[in-house]
Amino acid sequence: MNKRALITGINGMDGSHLADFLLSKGYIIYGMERRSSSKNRTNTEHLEGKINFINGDLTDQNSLYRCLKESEPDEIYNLAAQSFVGESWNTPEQTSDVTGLGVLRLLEAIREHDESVKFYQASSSEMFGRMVENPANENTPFYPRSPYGVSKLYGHWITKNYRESYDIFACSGILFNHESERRGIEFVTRKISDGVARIGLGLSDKIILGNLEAKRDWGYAPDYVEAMWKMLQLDSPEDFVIATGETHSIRDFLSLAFGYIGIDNWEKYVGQDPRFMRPAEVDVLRGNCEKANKILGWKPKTKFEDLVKIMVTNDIAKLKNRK
Ligand code: NAP
Ligand code: F7E
Repeated sequence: MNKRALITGINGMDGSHLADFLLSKGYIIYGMERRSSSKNRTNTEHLEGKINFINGDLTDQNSLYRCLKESEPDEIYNLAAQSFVGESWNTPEQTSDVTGLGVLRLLEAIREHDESVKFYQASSSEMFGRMVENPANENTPFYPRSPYGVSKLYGHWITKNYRESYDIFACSGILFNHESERRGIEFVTRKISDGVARIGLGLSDKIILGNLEAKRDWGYAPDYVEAMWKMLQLDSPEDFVIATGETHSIRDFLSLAFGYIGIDNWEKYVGQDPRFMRPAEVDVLRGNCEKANKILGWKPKTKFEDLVKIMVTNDIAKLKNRK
């Protein structure tokens, strides 16, 4: 019989890639989206007719009970969040409510509905923040540096607590940055790939960014959603770090992205504005995914250089089509 999955955050980057992956495995998919006056299904347009969209909101407990009742899932992937770190200083309460307490509400819905449902929580490398160990693994102490990171830490610990308190199959993937052509436009990688594409096509002459020195462990989202699924196929729940083990600066990303359109002296096309700097920065992130490699048989497939190329190429094609 086909397995059933409920994915929250279906219209986000990961939600849409996970739905593609689970469809290839024969799953019946329910994708939870929140109501809005105009739907944003840019990432999921191709899934219409293939999955079931249902309305629900992580800030509304009753809507989550209803979503579980309607979807009768074997597995829940909680990918919904206020996921933009920079915005979390502007809306710290809303971020805590959705990204932190939203996890508790879903776990409570599982308790009420059916404790045998398997639960995946989208934990984040932002929980490591000011890294006390580099690279970070599952035993590295946390040190979040933003309201987003603090909210994710609550989600992480409440998932662990419900696993230990109620014997629910609940686990977290501590995922380091992962990107794709479906990434939201305000995140730095997509802001760069879109900006470079515009400059290459003569539609713009500058990209305005914040801190260029920050370093991230960037992987490719389609590789990472497979790890989420693998975690829920285990017999007992465990948390895993998912990362590439490499770290690169924003400058490295810029240099490669501009390189693809034949520009070497990229500095003159990039400006900086304090508006894009953060009150507390995470200077460097790098993860160690040895445990995932050993137990899940998972390792990243896509190289950093290829990730940058995929994103720039896609943005050029998108803009050309629009023209
Ligand atoms: P994303 O593109 O920002 O998607 C998040 C989704 O959550 C959006 O579709 C959004 O819906 C939805 N959402 C926001 N508030 C909601 C609410 N109150 N109720 C229901 N849905 C709500 O994020 P992503 O990059 O795919 O990341 C997926 C998850 O992994 C997130 O939890 C993120 O924090 C976490 N994570 C991401 C990374 C990464 O590098 N991408 C790394 C570690 C962890 P709207 O479209 O309506 O806004
Ligand atoms: O910033 C610097 C910025 O917003 C990366 C989310 O998916 O990954 C993501 O969070 C770095 C930071 O991602 C700009 O200061 C410079 O150092 O692309 P970002 P993030 O904050 O790492 C983690 C793992 C998640 O869990 C999150 O959900 O880039 N930076 N200039 C800039 N960042 C942005 N956004 N815009 C700039 O102009």
